[in-house]
Amino acid sequence: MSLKQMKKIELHLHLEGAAPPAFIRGLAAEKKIDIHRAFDERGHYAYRDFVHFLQVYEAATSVLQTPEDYARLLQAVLQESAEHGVIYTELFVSPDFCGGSDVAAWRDYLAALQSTAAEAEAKLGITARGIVTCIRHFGPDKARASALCAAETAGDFITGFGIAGDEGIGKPGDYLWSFDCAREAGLRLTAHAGEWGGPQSVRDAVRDLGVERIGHGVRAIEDLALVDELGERAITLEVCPGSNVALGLYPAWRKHPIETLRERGLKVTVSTDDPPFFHTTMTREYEELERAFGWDEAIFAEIHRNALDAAFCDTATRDRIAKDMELT
Ligand code: MCF
Ligand code: ZN
Repeated sequence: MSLKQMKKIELHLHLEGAAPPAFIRGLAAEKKIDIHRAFDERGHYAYRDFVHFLQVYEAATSVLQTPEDYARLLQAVLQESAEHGVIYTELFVSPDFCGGSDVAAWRDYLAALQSTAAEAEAKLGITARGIVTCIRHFGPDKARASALCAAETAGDFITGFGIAGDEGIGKPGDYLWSFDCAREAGLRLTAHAGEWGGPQSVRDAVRDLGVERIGHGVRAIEDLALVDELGERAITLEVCPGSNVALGLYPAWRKHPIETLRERGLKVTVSTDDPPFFHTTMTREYEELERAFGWDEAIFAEIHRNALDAAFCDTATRDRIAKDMELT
């Protein structure tokens, strides 16, 4: 079986970050919005470093202005994921971008997303869930508004709450109210940490916010006591190696710590993060892991088991995906 055909689970995918550049350019043209500076001469997203990446991401997002725009985007994203064998995916969605964190507006965006996801499930065989995500550099007040949107709409589709954005700003504990609010609404919790923030940011996210998954988390490798703590707490890492290499966190795939983290017993999973920004796909991630570390079918099965165990879905969905993937 080719790596492309192999059935996969993705736990870490930002909805706007998965938008093909041509899709964003098309909407910009329709709406007469000038965002040409977000692209290079070949039409790819163009950014210099992490902080500039965040700015380009937000510029691209500025053309997505209605629930219909988001429905079209989600359709395109799920189609692309399904082509790479993904049968279960979790998407980061942000009420900041979808209606300015107004609960009534957010419900409209969510209805469009949910019906698109249901259609894709029927037509393409891919199951999707949404993780409401607050954006760290927008600050704790905006995060509270996002958490309230999340709490109001927690259910079959919105199953998680998280935080992404610039780890250089503030501390995980500044967002405690939002995470408590989401937890009380029954949402599962994840936080981006240990990417640009170093090992202490992972420790803070786990201890202060009580998350069960960490987005990235790879810098934990710089502190082996922390690696042990993550193992004891059974924290799952949503690792996005292609993203880390593209953003310059590691100079090459072989230098990426995913294999060392796995060998030390941590539950690692594999995702693309923002695939067109990083010129990646789930197939490319798997091919590079095979090339860099000799990963074979048995190791990919272990990764799938980790992902399914940590998925923010109900037991019936988990059992169905396990059966489909022949995971015991
Ligand atoms: O994981 C990558 C890099 N690290 C941190 N944050 C993000 C990544 N991709 C997108 N983000 C953030 C960004 O601030 O998530 C937000 C973006 O605005 C969208 S969440 C639907
Ligand atoms: Zn991310």
